[in-house]
Amino acid sequence: AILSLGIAQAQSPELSAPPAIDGEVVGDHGSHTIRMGFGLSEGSPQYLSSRYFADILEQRSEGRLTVQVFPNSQLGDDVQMMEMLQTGTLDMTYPSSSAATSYVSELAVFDLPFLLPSREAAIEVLQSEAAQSMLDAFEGSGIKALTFSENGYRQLSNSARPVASPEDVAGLDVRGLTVRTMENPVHLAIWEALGANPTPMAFGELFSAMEQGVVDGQENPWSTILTSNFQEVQDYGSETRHVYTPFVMMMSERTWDRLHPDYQALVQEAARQSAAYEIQISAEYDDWAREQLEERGMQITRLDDAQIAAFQEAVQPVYEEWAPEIGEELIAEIQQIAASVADD
Ligand code: TK8
Repeated sequence: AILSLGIAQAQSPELSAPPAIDGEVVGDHGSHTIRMGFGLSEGSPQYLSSRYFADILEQRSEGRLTVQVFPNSQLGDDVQMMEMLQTGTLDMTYPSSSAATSYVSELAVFDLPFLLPSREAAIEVLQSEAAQSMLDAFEGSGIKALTFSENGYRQLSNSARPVASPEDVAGLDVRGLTVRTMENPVHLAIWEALGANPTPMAFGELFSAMEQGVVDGQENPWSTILTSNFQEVQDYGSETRHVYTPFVMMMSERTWDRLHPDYQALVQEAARQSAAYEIQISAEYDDWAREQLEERGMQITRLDDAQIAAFQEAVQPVYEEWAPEIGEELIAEIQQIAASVADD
């Protein structure tokens, strides 16, 4: 079955429909309305899978659990919404792991450049025990981390020039690109190493910052670039795949503690099911988004192995600086899980 959703109806990706909702209906333990906010827009895989999460809860609680979804950073940015979870003023949010490293420092492993060579490897890592311990490590922070899903491989876009090398980022005769980064020190280090002027900023402020020329560029998966209409203010894209970013679906511990154990189990199961669906449509969406961006006039530079290697070499200092902080053992463990997939 095919579900057609997205921006303009005539130009929508063909995405797999969500799996049928099955499993027992849980008993009546009262009614709850759960408010969930996040940064991406209505067309995004994150939004579509959150709707699926809402449907599972609603159906399996016979309407006693309802989820209200607030996309587009309308309730705040990733950092602010996590703070709202801690104080109990918001029930759920769905940030990039990079925004949550101040809660669980191990999450910064995902910010290391060129760590996960393939989606298959990345997904294996997200499903590993190492990843589960990162979710568990939120305990006591006021945040209950439910599951990882996929934001995806990040690609550079900018309004100044085609980029095929670190030299194009740094600009030998011209100034280096001003690149918006997430509010995360490893990302800052990556773009410093590449010779850019990195500017950390909340995602919700990014479109107007690019429109007004405050920054030349940014980096996000093709699907995010398209669903946020960045192609309107960014003429150039480069398939750098420099970082694979997960999302973390999370709930306020205050909300979690108010839910009956049967409801908690249902929330946890629905989170996992919607994450599996998100991971599936994220890949479908991302491939389609790159084509769409080209059709809409973005000039996309594909990089060959030698060109990627040049970027990899340029960001080596990031490993030297950050590996001791993040933990050599953890990095080795994640690399090993990734390599086990590559060897299959
Ligand atoms: C959306 C963010 C976004 C992330 C970023 O809230 O900030 O660039 O990639 O997806 O989580």
